[in-house]
Amino acid sequence: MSKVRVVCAHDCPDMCSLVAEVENGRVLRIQGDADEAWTAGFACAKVTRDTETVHSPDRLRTPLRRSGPKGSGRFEPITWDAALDEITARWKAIIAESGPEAILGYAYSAHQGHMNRRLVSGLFHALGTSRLQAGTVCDTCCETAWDMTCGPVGGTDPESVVHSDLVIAWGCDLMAVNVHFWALLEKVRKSGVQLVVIDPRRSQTAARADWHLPIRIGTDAALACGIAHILLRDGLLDRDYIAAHTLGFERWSTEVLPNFPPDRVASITGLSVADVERLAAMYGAAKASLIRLGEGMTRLAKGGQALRAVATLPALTGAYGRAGGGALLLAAGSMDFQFGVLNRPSGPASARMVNHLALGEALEEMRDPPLRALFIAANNPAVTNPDVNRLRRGLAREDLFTVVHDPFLTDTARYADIVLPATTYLETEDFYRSYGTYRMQYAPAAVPPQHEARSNFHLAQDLGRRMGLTDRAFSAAPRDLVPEFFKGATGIIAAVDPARVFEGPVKVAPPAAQEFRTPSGRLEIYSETLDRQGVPPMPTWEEDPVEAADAARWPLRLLTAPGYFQAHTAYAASPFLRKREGEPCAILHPEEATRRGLAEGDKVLLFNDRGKVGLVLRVSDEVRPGVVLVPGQRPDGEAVSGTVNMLCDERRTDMGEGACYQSTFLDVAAWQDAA
Ligand SMILES: Nc1nc2c(c(=O)[nH]1)N[C@H]1C(S)=C(S)[C@@H](COP(=O)(O)OP(=O)(O)OC[C@H]3O[C@@H](n4cnc5c(=O)[nH]c(N)nc54)[C@H](O)[C@@H]3O)O[C@H]1N2
Ligand SMILES: Nc1nc2c(c(=O)[nH]1)N[C@H]1C(S)=C(S)[C@@H](COP(=O)(O)OP(=O)(O)OC[C@H]3O[C@@H](n4cnc5c(=O)[nH]c(N)nc54)[C@H](O)[C@@H]3O)O[C@H]1N2
Ligand code: SF4
Ligand SMILES: [Mo]
Repeated sequence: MSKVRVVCAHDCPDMCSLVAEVENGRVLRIQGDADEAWTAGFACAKVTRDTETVHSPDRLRTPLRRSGPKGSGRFEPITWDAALDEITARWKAIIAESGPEAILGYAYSAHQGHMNRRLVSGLFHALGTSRLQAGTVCDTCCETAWDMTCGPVGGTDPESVVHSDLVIAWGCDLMAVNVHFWALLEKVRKSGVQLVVIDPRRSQTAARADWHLPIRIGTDAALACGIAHILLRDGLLDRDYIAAHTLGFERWSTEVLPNFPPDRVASITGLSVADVERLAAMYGAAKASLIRLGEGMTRLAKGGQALRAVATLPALTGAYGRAGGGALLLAAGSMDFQFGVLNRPSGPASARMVNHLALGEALEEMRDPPLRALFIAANNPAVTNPDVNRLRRGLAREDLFTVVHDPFLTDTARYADIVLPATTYLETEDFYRSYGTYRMQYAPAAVPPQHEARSNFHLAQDLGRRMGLTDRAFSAAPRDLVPEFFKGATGIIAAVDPARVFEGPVKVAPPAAQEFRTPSGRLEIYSETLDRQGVPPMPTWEEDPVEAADAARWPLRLLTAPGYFQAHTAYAASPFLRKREGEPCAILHPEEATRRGLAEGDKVLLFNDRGKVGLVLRVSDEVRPGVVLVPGQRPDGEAVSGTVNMLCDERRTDMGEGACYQSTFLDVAAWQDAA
């Protein structure tokens, strides 16, 4: 038996250092690396089961060619050479007839290693195809809102929480998505530091907090403006910090904050006036308060305003200037490696863009040229994108040539013309940089590729060479590219010797005081960039007219949240984890269930104008009346019928053109009424 030190490549802010125990080419056990301080010797419940995923009997063994109608899942095995010959012949013919923009590479984040994630995008960049505006299904709204406020820079180092005197998990279920921060926080709380959770539902994190504020979905901007109103009213501002490090406070305090007195904020947010007052007083009294910003509050029409308003608060008390104080959304902005060698090895300066969340629209409506070929990797959009019914109509187009690269025959792969077997991260080497901590590491593969699987990196090189690309990235060994990432890197990365990342995890620390990389070099309460885009330039809360109209027609609003034992569909191959997560369900408050004559365990129909989904009902006061919570996004086959994103549409958020999963209104009825 040997032990291999690897890194978890799942889409997760923790980026754990792991130890894989390997024997005869099989991974027997996966544990957190005890020698790495952040990972602290434990992997999450999901990843300890990756032994099941890597050796799953359901892994794709060979390339496949479609032998039945699209979506039917009927395929026949073919060789790699036959598959690659067919793909490159089709692409070359399409480029000759319609130009490269008739092709779209559509790859996302299931492998967080930068080699495996970025070279696939680099392949399509070099070919000059249509380009993916990636991540709009995930974090472009919150990231853009952060950038408009603080600039493209990372937030507070999570490991500095040891210096915090108050922690607010604002729309973030730490016990689901950030378990190593949670573990560190639990230690800090023993010394009396309070944890406040602001979340529409009583998540596991909220249930263990000192105080949970069950805010109404989509009203966070009003609460943050209300806190600012009280800090101003009660003289709890750090005037020196505001004068030195912010832009626009005077206008905000005269034009916006007067509209957010506590009684109005209470009626918008569904919280009591007393709670709003108490929260502001607590926040105003703390010196080094840390807000862990979640992304969930930004997956709705005015999500950008919510994030901007909340991210402004630490400037008002000066918390951004103190160790342990401030806010953390993402860390990656401060670790600005030069990944161009992978991302943009060559290719035209610009090309037609396709919004990740709107693949359905692009497949149905794009002209001059229409999309004729699609390559999907590390992404399962037939389950995870909004409006999957429309997307599936697009994927079913007979004239579309689709290739899907995945370790499993997913709901998306069923629509492919050619399916290619992918490795999992345990079969790949890669360079990792965390997005939720300030760490980096190079890691080898734990075991060789299973069956005939090829890694994203290997496949991109194969396709690149066959398409005649001569850039170095398409022939280099992955290790040899690492020094390129450091060339010209600035800030905290400049001091790191690239050789160190091959030896083990490397921690870098941002300066204790928050940097701002906005045009003004200050935290921009007033953003000229937003003003030019026609977006309210100062954080504010306004009712979204489309949401208001839908709310008048439908009695319930969708709340979506990460699963504890599933993350999107990435762990669907583990029977143990599927069982732990339970059957795909919808959760209603007891009053809403009783009103509809529904009981725990009933099969129920969720419906609106866009679709119908069958799930199992759970009845619980963890959510408020007026809300239906659907945890996770599960494949069709696991649910009574369909998948939750059949109910969501392709609307875009106010900033970053992101997905509005939670701007979804619907009703729930007994399953028998489905007909
Ligand atoms: N309703 C609702 N929908 C949501 C969200 C929500 O909150 N609510 N959240 C959104 C968010 S944040 C995100 S990020 C998206 C995620 O959406 P997806 O990116 O579609 O995520 P997964 O379902 O994990 O799909 C990843 C796929 O990659 C495959 N895979 C794993 N490793 C590799 C590899 O190394 N190579 C290749 N080629 N494939 C690999 C897995 O088998 C899986 O099929 O979903 C979004 N969808
Ligand atoms: N276990 C697990 N881990 C994961 C994932 C997963 O699906 N499962 N997904 C991974 C991915 S792709 C990502 S992007 C990250 C981040 O994943 P995110 O989806 O950003 O997760 P959270 O930050 O927990 O945000 C969701 C929380 O926000 C709450 N929320 C929803 N709407 C609102 C609102 O209007 N206001 C407020 N205040 N709160 C609201 C939800 O109830 C939920 O508790 O996690 C990663 N890690
Ligand atoms: S907590 Fe996140 S990074 Fe750590 S093992 Fe689990 S999924 Fe991977
Ligand atoms: Mo995500």
